[in-house]
Amino acid sequence: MFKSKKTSSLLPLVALAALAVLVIYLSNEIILKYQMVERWGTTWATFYLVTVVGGTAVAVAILFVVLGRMWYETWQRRRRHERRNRNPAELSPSEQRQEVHENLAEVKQLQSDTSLSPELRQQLDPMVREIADKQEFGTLEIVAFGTVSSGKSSLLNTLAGRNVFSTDARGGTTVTRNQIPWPGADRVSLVDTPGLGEVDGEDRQHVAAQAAKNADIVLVVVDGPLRQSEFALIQTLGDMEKRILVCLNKEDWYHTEKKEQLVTQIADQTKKFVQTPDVIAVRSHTTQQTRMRVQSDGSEIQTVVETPPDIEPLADRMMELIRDDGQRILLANLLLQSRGLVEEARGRVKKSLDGQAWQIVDQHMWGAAGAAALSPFPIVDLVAGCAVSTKMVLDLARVYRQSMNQDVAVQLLSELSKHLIGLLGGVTATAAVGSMLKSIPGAGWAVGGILQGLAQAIITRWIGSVFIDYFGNEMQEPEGGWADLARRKWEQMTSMKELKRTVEAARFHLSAGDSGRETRSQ
Ligand SMILES: Nc1nc2c(ncn2[C@@H]2O[C@H](COP(=O)(O)OP(=O)(O)OP(=O)(O)O)[C@@H](O)[C@H]2O)c(=O)[nH]1
Ligand SMILES: [Mg+2]
Repeated sequence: MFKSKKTSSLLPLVALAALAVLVIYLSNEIILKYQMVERWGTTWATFYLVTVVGGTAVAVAILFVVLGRMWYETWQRRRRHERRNRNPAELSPSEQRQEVHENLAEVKQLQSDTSLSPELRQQLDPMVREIADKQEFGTLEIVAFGTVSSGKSSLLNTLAGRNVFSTDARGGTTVTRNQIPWPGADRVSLVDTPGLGEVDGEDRQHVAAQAAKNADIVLVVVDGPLRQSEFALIQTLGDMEKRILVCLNKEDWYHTEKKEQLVTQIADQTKKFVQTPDVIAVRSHTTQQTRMRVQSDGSEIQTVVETPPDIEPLADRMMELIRDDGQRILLANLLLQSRGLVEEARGRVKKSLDGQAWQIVDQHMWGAAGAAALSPFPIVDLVAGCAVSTKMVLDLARVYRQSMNQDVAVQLLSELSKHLIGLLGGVTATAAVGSMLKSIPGAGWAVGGILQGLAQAIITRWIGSVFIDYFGNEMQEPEGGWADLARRKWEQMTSMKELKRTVEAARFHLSAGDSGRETRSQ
């Protein structure tokens, strides 16, 4: 069992075979009827033939359309899946554009799904708009990242040719993400971000990764040898497939030889993620340097020389990159962003659906528990054929919009029951769960029928958790197979923490039931 995928691929063959059998059996019948109708006259005979042949043609056409559509959808899904697992660089521009279009369409479809909460649908709005805008206007975002006070804002100011972003010798000047158009090129924005501190490294890497999502080109601004946190940042951005330029800022701090040595060292350390010409030394601020000057009389005096900023090598490299690769980078990033959006949207929808699904499981587990507790006979087969579980599975399928009928649900449940027996090593489930429950403090009150009820509740919850996983994963065969999923979920459901939780919930349900009865009897 649990072969729904294989079954569905066999479906067209089965349908064709059924049609062939039908034609063979019906042909005799058709001929006999034709002979009968022929006696009424040629008009009737012709009418009969046209109806039969036309009807058959329509039936066959419908069958082929349905089969064709099924086959096309499966093929499309497989292609989409394969494409999503490939890096943008492995896809042609038209394939990338097609995927962006499909990803946006998928999220828009989720947005128009009225069975999802309005809040959830609204949450997706700004994300979709951002990508759609980027697609429409094609603005390339160049984002500066780096340690606090490395000179990100100064560098962007110099690139922009005016003081737009505030700078200060004290760290932490920039606190939000700010953006301006870059006069150096058409449809390019410069984005400033808050500096990353050495402390809370991991947390800040995460913040940076979030902020970097929309970046097309990243300027990692450093002011000396790479710190561990800066290397980790470059690694995170590299893993996100960002195009990175490393700017060794405050080059005035170093002598020419030392500066070149530093650039080579950084290029060497980051070569996995950054191209060697993309490590560039810059000076983003006017600096004052003291120089000794020899006068005409041979005496020396100290003078202060102002050195203007120098970002030319960086600006040239940026222009070159935008000119030669801008469109490709933009499209690749649009694709990555749209993939991120689909994942995010799916994650949020799944979370909401999981919530609804667990409510269904909760309702059914106590229904099943009540039925088991009140039953005068021991429940021999705890799973297969259990009406409550079947209904629960069908309700769960509906929540995840998966098609499932009663027969398949019962088959799946009976298969699951075999796993249960396997897990319990042939012991009846009630006895096994009962002995487990006895080890929980506070479960001593659970005797007789109540114990049976609790066992049924745990098993129903286990079934629910297996199916939540199955439906949540679009009815795909689980990784590691069904037996593994069943075992994992069983271990989860029968962990001491879960069992305690279930006993507590049972107590609550019992006392709620009692007080309900008392209130009614008053
Ligand atoms: N010597 C020297 N100082 C620089 C250079 N670039 C920036 N500075 C100084 O470095 C300090 C920090 O500059 P900011 O541009 O505010 O640095 P930031 O990275 O934006 O800082 P936060 O926003 O606080 O993270 C300021 O005092 C700048 O004047 C440079 O090339 N050489
Ligand atoms: Mg700043």
